[in-house]
Amino acid sequence: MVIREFVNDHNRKALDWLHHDYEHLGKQLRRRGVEVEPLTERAMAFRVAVPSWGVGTGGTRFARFAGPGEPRDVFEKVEDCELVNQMVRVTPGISLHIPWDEPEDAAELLAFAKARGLFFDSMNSNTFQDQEGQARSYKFGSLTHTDPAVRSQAVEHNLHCLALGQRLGARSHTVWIGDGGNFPGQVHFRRALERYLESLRAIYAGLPDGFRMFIEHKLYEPAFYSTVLNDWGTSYYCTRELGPKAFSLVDLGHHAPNVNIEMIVARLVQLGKLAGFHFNDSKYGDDDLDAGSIKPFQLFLVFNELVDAELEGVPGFDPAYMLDQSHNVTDPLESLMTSAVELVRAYVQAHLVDRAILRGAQEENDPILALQALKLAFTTDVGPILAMARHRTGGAIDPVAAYRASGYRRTKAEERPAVASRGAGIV
Ligand code: RM4
Ligand code: MN
Ligand code: MN
Repeated sequence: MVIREFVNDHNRKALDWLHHDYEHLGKQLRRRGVEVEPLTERAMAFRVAVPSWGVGTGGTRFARFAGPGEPRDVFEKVEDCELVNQMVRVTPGISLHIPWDEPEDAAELLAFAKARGLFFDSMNSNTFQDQEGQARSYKFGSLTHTDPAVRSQAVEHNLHCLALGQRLGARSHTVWIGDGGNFPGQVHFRRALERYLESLRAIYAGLPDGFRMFIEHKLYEPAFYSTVLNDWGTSYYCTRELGPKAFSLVDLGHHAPNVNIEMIVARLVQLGKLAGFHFNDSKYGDDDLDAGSIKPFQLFLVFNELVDAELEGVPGFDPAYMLDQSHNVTDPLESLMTSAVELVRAYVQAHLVDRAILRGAQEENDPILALQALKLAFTTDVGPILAMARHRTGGAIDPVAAYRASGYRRTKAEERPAVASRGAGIV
């Protein structure tokens, strides 16, 4: 409530200019035969979930440099998620990571989130780390381990996530494993994939009603030579084997450099198996940088495929949008706000593509015209639309500036004295 009033107040200074810019953009777009209001409505309706593990500083395998006022438990993480949503108004959903976010009392956590207008979106299991008191180690794998006892321990953990997710009102379960090999010969490729499927079938069988299962492929890391679920093709095969409630999740950082991710997206849409996204950006590998910070045109092209499917009404098209980032040198909340804004930007820009012209250019084999149709949309500054959408929904015209002026971080630094370490460290 206090933040809301503060944001309104902060917006007041920028309001005149916003109306001016918005009107001007509206005129420009009208000349192109586009109405601004429906775009603003789309921007207001856009949603992306924030990762609970993204509100604290991440870390690399070398070090973690904690910032002031970091959340110390899942309740404080939810508080930070609330702040992000108060600024950008498109992030009421939260992805949880278990056991990092294991609550003592699920009902209490659910009520805490609900009271803040938030909900739990996807559950994420963690069998890429050993947890305290765990009977068997995941050093050589989890769901695909050669020892059936390790595999069943990993399956049990996933079933626990499902039960917890059900109590928390979540809608999907995301499985990412670190299983793979560091050396040639270490892992028998075919047998490991068979074991993966066997474990996944056991988890799939435990899906609560209405739950979808997302499996997330990744080219490498932590295994550096081979990964069991290494690419979208293998992922697609597995989701087909598992059944209609299994889908392939695309994390933008989980591919080889220069791979055409937008085409992978189109393939999964066409095959009816796109789960959704872990949005982030990268220069080299799974860098987990802020969405749109390195390759904004690629992000736009991904959304171009998504909007194309949305407008065409592709049957079963219902992707879940989530952020998955690790913040090392920024205030994590500023990174999450900025990323959410960048996603809405790409989404609105993709809605600006003149699809009749694009299609005509494709039919006529006119690559210059086709590229122009995309570039015209991508180079349009839709900032006033995004700001107006935030303003109308009670968010901040300039989220980072409002957040800095609010003193939220300072207050939290006083309320939350630093703790020595926490689970969600080096990922
Ligand atoms: C992995 C993958 C998973 C995430 C972990 C922390 O690289 O992206 O989605 O849960 O990192
Ligand atoms: Mn991910
Ligand atoms: Mn990742």
